Amino acid sequence: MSDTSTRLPTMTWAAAVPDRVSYPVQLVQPDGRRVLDREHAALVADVGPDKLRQLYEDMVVARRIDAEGTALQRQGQLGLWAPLLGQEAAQIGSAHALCADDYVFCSYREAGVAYQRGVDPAQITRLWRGAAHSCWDPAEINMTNPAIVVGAQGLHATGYAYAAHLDGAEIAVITYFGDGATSQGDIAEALGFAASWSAPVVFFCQNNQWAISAPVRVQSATPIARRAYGYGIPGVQVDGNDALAVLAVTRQAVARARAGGGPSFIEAITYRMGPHTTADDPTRYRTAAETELWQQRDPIDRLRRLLEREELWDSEFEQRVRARSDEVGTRLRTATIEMPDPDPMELFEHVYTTEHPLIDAERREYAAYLKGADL
Ligand SMILES: Cc1ncc(C[n+]2csc(CCOP(=O)(O)OP(=O)(O)O)c2C)c(N)n1
Ligand SMILES: [Mg+2]
Repeated sequence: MSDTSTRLPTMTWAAAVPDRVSYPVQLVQPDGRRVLDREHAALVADVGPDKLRQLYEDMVVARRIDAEGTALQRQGQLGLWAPLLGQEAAQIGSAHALCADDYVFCSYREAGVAYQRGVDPAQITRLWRGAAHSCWDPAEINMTNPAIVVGAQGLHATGYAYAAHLDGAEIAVITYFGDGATSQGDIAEALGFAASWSAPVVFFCQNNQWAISAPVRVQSATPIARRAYGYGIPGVQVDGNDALAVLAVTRQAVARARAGGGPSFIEAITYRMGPHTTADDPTRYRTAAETELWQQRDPIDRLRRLLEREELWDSEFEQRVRARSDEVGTRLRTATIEMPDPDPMELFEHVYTTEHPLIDAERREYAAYLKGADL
């Protein structure tokens, strides 16, 4: 195997030593061997064979959801899809650290997190097909819908977390965003407010190296996690393709939030192996060599190697994973193709919780237009 190192200059949780340069937290190497890191291994000491297998299964299912989403868009069944390929460990590892009462504020790429939160796979494509304003009911899985406005969800998460803090609720709030989003004012404002008011929010940055065609080096002159310290927030870099390490640092951050310790920042170093969305062609701005390098760090292969090394892999388990993946994939695909077209007048529902004269006027106008179109 050629260069499989993910060791970039960075820092671990080191609130007292903000200039310390260390390495991203890693518990499993790309070849499946464990890393000796007692501090972080202790955070996942309870993760035995069953839980390791569950992590693997969930990552494979997340990848299948993504494959179906991309294929359905190519087949004309969806307007758009934002692939998560390559980011399965970042999403599944972190989501495994959450409780049902915690709340997730996501971007547009977190279908894997939604699966882990228990969403019905039949709902995942609703918005992307243009069949509804949202995919799922946020209250059912304590997770917001895909947010297209880059970084906005950081503010929503911080507000929700602050309110929970005032209510004395012992929950953690987590917000997912990308490396590019760290250049948005919304994320900067959220970090400042969360730190000053001790909001129990975990800022989870999936640094997938790209913001459409802009490389991460133009977003930040320092490792992104380091910027959290300027706000008074402890930050950590983690190997985002190592599900176990991601689980460990996210557990630490959510525990801090629940215990009243305030916000934390996690930079998960990962890679977007596919296009930004199905409307993007990454071959126009990045090299095949770069993509191949990250393929060697594939998060699913890594966990499989660990399971094999530790003799936890057998054909029965492989079949179980395939069956679950087929079940979820088929449900998503069938539900998408059979999804009824919405009544166009539904466009005006749920814009405001109460009646609004402007919406009423637009509704009347559109109804008249549709009537005319029928003639
Ligand atoms: C406020 C805002 N500005 C610009 C865009 C267009 N846009 C959509 S995604 C994106 C890049 C975001 O990159 P990053 O935060 O790294 O997340 P990733 O897509 O890599 O997951 C941009 C510029 C937008 N949706 N919202
Ligand atoms: Mg990005």
